[in-house]
Amino acid sequence: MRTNQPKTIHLSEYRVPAHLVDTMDLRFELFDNGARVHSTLRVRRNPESSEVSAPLTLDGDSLKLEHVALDGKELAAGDYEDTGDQLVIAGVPEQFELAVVTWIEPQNNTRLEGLYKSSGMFCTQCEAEGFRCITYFPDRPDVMARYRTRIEADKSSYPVLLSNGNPVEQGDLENGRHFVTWEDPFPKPSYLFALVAGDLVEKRDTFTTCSGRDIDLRIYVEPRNAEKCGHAMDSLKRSMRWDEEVYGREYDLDIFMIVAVDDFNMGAMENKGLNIFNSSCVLASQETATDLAYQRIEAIVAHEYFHNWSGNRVTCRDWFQLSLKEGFTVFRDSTFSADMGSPTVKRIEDATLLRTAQFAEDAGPMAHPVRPASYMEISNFYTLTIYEKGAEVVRMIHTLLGPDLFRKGSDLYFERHDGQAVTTDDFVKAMEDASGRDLTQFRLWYEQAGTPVLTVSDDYDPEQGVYRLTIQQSVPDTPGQTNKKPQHIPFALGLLGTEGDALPLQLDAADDIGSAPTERVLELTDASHTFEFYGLAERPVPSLLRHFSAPVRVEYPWSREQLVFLMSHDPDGFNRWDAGQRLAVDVIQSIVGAPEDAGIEPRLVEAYRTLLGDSVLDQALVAKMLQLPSEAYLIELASSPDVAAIHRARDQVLRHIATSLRDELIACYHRNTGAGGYEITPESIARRSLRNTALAWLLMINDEAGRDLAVQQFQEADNMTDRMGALRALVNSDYAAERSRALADFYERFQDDPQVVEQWFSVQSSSDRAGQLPQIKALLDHPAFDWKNPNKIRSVIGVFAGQNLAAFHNPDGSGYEFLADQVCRLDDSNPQIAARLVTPLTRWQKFAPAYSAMMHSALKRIRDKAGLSADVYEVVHKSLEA
Ligand code: B3K
Ligand code: ZN
Repeated sequence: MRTNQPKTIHLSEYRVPAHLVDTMDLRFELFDNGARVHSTLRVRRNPESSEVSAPLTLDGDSLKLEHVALDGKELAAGDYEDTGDQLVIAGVPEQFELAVVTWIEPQNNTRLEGLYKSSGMFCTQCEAEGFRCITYFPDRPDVMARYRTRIEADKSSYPVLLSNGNPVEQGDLENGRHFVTWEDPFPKPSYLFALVAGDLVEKRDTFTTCSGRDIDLRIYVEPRNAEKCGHAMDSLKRSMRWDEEVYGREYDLDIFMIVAVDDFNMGAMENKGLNIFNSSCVLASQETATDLAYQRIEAIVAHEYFHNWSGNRVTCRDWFQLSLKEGFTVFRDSTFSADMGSPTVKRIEDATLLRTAQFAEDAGPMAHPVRPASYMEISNFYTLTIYEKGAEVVRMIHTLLGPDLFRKGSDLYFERHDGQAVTTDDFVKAMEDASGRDLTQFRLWYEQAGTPVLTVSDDYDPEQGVYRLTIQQSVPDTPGQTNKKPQHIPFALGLLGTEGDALPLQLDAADDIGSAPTERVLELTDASHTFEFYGLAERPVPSLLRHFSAPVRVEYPWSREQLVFLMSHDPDGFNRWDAGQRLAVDVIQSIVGAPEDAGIEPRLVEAYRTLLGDSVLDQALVAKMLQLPSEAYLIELASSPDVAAIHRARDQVLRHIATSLRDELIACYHRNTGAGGYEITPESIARRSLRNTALAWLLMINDEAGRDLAVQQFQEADNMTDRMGALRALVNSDYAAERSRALADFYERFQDDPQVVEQWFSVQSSSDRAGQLPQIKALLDHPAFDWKNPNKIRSVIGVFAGQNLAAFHNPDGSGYEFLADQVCRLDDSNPQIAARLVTPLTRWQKFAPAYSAMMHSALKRIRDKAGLSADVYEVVHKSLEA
């Protein structure tokens, strides 16, 4: 068992750094058996620090110190203290130069933090605290230095040598080696440092900025991927233009580079001028990437690019402020994606992620505010709350201020804080100063964890023509936080008349009804508000929380009839979809645990029939509306869920709809097949989605015509969305022979493409047919599985535990034991990935007792593993203690 409990870091203990570093001169000697890192820091005492005689304290992790000199004088062992994770030098002058040499072993770095090797190339990942695995440094974001980096390596194995900024010098060295020196003129925190050395090809393009500067754009990939960069490059140019147009932000260096790396702990990293990407978030071709992958690539390229301003030019003071850059940047990339495609569909996707996964996090043992007050291991706080809820918080400011004042606020923020490391409070202050609005109460969104619950009730007075809406809010307790205060919530709504007409919202009896708007954003600030709407001749149907205007739960006693009505009449596309989801949830919930032949609401079937035949409504929205709520969402909504029963109920509804609408599904399939070549446009993406949904449903009821269509589509598809759609449908059907044939054929065809093999793993591990535990174990033994590659680990183990819920929650507990085994195994090699994988087990308290006892014991087994990493320790202990 671990004896050392990791230290808890508190926001309240923040102190400005005692020393600042103005320049950082680096020289890397890269070899196959390790790397020597020479660094020279120009250090001075921070005039703002009260710790006048503080020693110089540098962070370091897994470093071999070879040499340290102060102002040219070599220090002896007694002149400094090496505490294991810090190098401490007492009695330093006001200003000085420190030279340090360390030896590291990137080839043995399986944590993928700091400098490591992936497919033969050297690459880095420094956020949040990886730079300390490269050399000694005050590895905190409020120490910003100007970097100059010289890289030396064998020229034939590593012809490409990259770092941040602009290349300033290059040349040949002895023994077939060469060097390149890079200079980054912008001071930056160490977490934005990057280095890449490898045998890569470059795809080049240019972008002319709004002020007429030509920027050299380059994407570096392994030679075999040379033809898969086009979409990322186009996405990059669109992002650069969009940031100029929407935020007035121009790119600042002469060169912008993206490198694709196979082994990467997350999606991508925004290092200054040198973004490093997980290959799966850059590479795409029609044959190998699904529509979803195309959209993901566009969003991530944009996200990392947008960080150049929201994150790099203006960065975080400390890691408690992580949402300053992440929440804001997710908001920016989400608006960008909305502008590039269908805004309603993008909103549905964002809300789905939030309601399914972030709400679950907010209700679990790791719940934390958007600006946390403490952490043990910062890597555990790259969460849905920091990113997605953080983005919703920024979106609410946008809603409250309106687009023009919001833009004024963001201009002020960038201007005021350019080159600084700041806090979420500085962001809100800029918004306040630019708009004149008081956001004091709004700041609670950053401080209070938990998802607010809005309970809505209404009554109608026919005599007066007045409709009264009462909205009560409460924020649930979360670990360490109780008795929370009401928050400032923008609540968008509309009212519908019997004919589906949008009624005027007249809040004052004296106003002219003719000029009243049909949608309003009400501002909730108290625990309870009652709003009165005048001049209504009939009882309206309320359309609540339009566009999901706040990340909250809404409870209102909708009748099924009202939901069916909203599904076809609400002018807000988001709420049409939402009404459909609520109806489906209600129908599924009502048969959980009921006998097989329980009747299923005919109005749901009719609503789906209408949707399948609707060619007027935006087809992208129709495609979304046809998706039943996921199992994960149904589980999130339930208290004490019985997973197997929920799984059965959802399946039963799905099969009933598919059986009743069999002919409509076939017609929908054909209507959406054939016309036009392959394009990445919202229209053709919607067509593929509709036809693949139809196929999936037909195979769920073992329809023979559906099976033939799937086999044919699988063989003839000219793109991955259709090939994968057919494969997925077959994998989830009872046609065992077709399933095995298709899986074997797919692997045979794509075995040399790691990104496609990942999809091949996922389609199996997410399926309750092909992904039962013995099959999952077989996938781990498959030659293409690689314990060092996070994508493979996620596509088998992560997908199994996160998406194949009935199999993971097998009542015999085998899924939990399996996950615990894998977490223990990975804890030694890659603790960040191990800590992520634990997540499903941390929710043990939510489940019905039989499940929860076994989840608890699996967690305890992880807790008791010898030498547990700080990453896993924090997650497991907090879940057990909650
Ligand atoms: N900032 C990085 C995430 C780093 C995660 C470190 N554990 C990618 C992003 O959010 O853009
Ligand atoms: Zn980010």
